[in-house]
Amino acid sequence: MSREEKLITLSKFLSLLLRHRPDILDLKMRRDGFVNARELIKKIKRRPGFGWVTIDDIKLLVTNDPKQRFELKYEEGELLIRARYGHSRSLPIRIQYKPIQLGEVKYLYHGTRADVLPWILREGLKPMARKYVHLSPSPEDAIEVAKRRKGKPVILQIDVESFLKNGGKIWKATDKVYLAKEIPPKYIKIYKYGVE
Ligand code: HQG
Repeated sequence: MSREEKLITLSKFLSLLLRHRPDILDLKMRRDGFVNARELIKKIKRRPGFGWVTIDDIKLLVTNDPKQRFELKYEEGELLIRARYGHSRSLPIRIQYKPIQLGEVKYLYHGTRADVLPWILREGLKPMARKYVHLSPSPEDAIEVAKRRKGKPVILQIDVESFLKNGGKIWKATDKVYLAKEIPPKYIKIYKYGVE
């Protein structure tokens, strides 16, 4: 495996642990989603194929991640790490996100697949297995999200301005990911059907 491939494998494993399954390594996760990075590395290194992992690899991965998936911070001399978004609905954590204000963003986008479109248009966007619905800042970013799934990609446009005016709330997790509890159908329009 090249170094790049190794870091991608590590990133996927970190996503699994920090978004869904800290129990796999018996990690102590705080209410704000942070875990102790030293403890995490110690436990990851014991896993087959991950003996090479160092703190510098984790720092590099976090800094270079184009989606800013993870966040590092020092607290009382200890390095902590958490996932910025994507958590399972069942994980007993709560992250304080910054709400976006009226006028800040006019539209956001959601990339999905044609087979679920009838449900989305009927009942709106739901978080499904996660804590939040995930939205993208541009159609180009939404296409990348849609391409992860099989089937015809669909890009939906969310009328953020009307949603916020009517009391809806949206939070910014990263430059590439915005979050909402749900988006009712009246704010959703098909922007592109069957791109690629
Ligand atoms: C769909 C990745 C039926 C929704 C991505 C989506 C993102 C409905 C799927 C982030 C529905 C949930 C999250 C409804 C929504 N009925 N289906 N009412 N409402 N859906 O994986 O947004 O690379 O939980 O359209 O790039 O695909 O891992 O959400 O297809 O940023 O960092 O239910 O994860 O980021 O799927 O992806 P997901 P997502 P990473």
